[in-house]
Amino acid sequence: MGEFTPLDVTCVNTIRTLAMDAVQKANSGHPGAPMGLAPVAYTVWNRFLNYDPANPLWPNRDRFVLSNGHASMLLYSLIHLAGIKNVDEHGKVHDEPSLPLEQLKHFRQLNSKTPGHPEHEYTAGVETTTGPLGQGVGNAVGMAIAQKWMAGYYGRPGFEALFEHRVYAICGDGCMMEGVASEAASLAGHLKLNNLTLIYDDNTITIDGHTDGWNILRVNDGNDLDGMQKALAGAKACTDKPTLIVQKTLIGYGAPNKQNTHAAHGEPLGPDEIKLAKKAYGWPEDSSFLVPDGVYDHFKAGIGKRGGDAHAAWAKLFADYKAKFPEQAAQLEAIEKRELPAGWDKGVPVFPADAKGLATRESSGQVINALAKTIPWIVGGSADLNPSTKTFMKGEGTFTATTPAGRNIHFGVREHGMGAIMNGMALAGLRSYGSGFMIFSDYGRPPIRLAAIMNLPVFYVFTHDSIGVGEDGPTHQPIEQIMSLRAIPGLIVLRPGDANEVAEAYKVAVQSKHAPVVLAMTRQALPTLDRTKYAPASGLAKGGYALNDVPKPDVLLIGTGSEVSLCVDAAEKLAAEGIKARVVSLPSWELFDKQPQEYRDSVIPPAVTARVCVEMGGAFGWERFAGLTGAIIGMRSFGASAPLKDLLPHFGFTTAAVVAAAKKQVGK
Ligand SMILES: Cc1ncc(C[n+]2csc(CCOP(=O)(O)OP(=O)(O)O)c2C)c(N)n1
Ligand SMILES: [Mg+2]
Repeated sequence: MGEFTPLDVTCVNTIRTLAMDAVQKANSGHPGAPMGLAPVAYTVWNRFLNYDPANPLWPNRDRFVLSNGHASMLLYSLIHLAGIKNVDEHGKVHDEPSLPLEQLKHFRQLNSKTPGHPEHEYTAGVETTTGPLGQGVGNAVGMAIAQKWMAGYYGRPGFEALFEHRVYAICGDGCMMEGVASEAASLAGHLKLNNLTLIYDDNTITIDGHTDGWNILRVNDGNDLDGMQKALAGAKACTDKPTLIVQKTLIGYGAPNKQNTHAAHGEPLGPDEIKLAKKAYGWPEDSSFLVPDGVYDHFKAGIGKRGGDAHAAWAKLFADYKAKFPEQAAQLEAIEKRELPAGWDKGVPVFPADAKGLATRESSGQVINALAKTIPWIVGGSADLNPSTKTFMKGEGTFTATTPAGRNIHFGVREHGMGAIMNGMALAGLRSYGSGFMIFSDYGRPPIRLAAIMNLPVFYVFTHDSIGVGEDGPTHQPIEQIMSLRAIPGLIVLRPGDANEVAEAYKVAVQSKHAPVVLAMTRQALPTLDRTKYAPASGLAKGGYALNDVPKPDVLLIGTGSEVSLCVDAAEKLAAEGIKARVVSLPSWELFDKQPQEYRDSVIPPAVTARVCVEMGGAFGWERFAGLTGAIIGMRSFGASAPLKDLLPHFGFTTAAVVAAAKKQVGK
């Protein structure tokens, strides 16, 4: 790889000064971490990363994750200097650069490509959205799992090189302190992810815990390029474990009055200090956004040539693979486009009418198993709750260090880590899913939000979705969770009302290309509605639909999930008393919102203000459909520990209660 030369040091200092100048110009941002981390990031990019700047979407590229997203100018400087090409919103690569120098000058400004924290899909070269500390570590573990799985499932003798890439992530003290990093790191150690190199920017505190199963290397000088090169080569050579490189750096390196102090963390250095720092680097003191001669060429000769050659060799090998394994190659191409195989829905079960019915977690288990057969790249698992959430894909094996083609992942009791890992897997193209109890969606909420920000089609199966949990009591009974998930922009929340709605809900989930989906499932059995009598479950795709044919209703009964059948029963009782009640199943507010006004008005006519909304979750927010005068049958407290048969009357979820509320609405 050769010695480091003064030109290498000039490249490092270019990264530093671009970061300083951009933060200064924006009068906002974090200069210190980029100044400290520039040498190691430079070494990773220009000496190790197999990345073709001419095609940032090349599937076999090495991934680089900046988990300490506040150091965004480090990444933006590298994207600029490496000359990474732009990608438009349709995934087309263009000849123009992702970040011309102009964009660095507009750091943190409206509509610039250089937002405060790196945003995936927005800036070509940014592999994942980071900023909430620790998430990137989980994403990197997910990407490393995806690489292993792809190699395990699609690799064939002689074609191993098609799937050989590594994942590099840089994280800071803050990332290490966050639980999500520990959750993900412990799983990475357990899974022996030798394709993962995590570089810890040790600029303040020491590391503790969660390093079992890791190969740990240290570099004690933040400017020791040779030491970094040795450590990175050591990471590559380690075949049985992930590697953690503990990299000592000085925050704000080179700024004489601010380096090694928190003053360098999150504010501009100021013009005077910038001059002094530039002087220390041997830089023209009055220069701004200077890229000295030779720097661009040096990146071209480094990452550019290495990545371009590797990509070209890969393309040749892939053509051979395609000739030999056309079916697998077609699947890999579909993965890249987020498409589904032909006939993906052929095994989805149709459930016969059944008054006793089954829990939606049970029908969910049947549907996910049917889809697992036709969509091979559905890969996921539960947070240690397979017997409860029923999402285990039978016959598909378990993903372990020695069985990397297994499709069931045991995430362990790590809801937060699971979500961050799922995001990393989805960024690599897999249809990742995770399951757990609805109540613990709170434990893993940040990555759900980030999946929505990144438009990632992950899906969650959250079972035990109401006080229907019963005896486990208030700690395990979700109240505000469903409504708070509905508050996340872009997330599709689906609460199917019977087994056939479950099948339709999964169809929505796997067809989603750009939105994460939460599927809420019950623990308790629900009747399977007679669809010869009621409207077909395919109405679910519109978010809400009328179940019974009541042209001019006196009252609307609007329910979701387990409360749909309650509304159906109530409507029958009301009909016997001459009151025309329309039952609306409203499994997804988000999908319903997307329908034309005309359709929405046909389902929920604005003129019919006599309404009863029923959901066994927090009442908060149901005014939206109940209106100011409608009734809301929901939870206004925590639940209680008791058998479900006692909880239902206690909290008012009975046919009689719905009938009474409806009568009151129509003035009877
Ligand atoms: C989950 C989360 N909590 C808090 C923050 C706010 N925050 C941004 S940077 C930072 C300090 C992080 O320290 P370190 O990782 O050591 O970064 P350094 O100052 O060394 O660059 C904090 C608390 C955040 N971005 N994410
Ligand atoms: Mg730090």
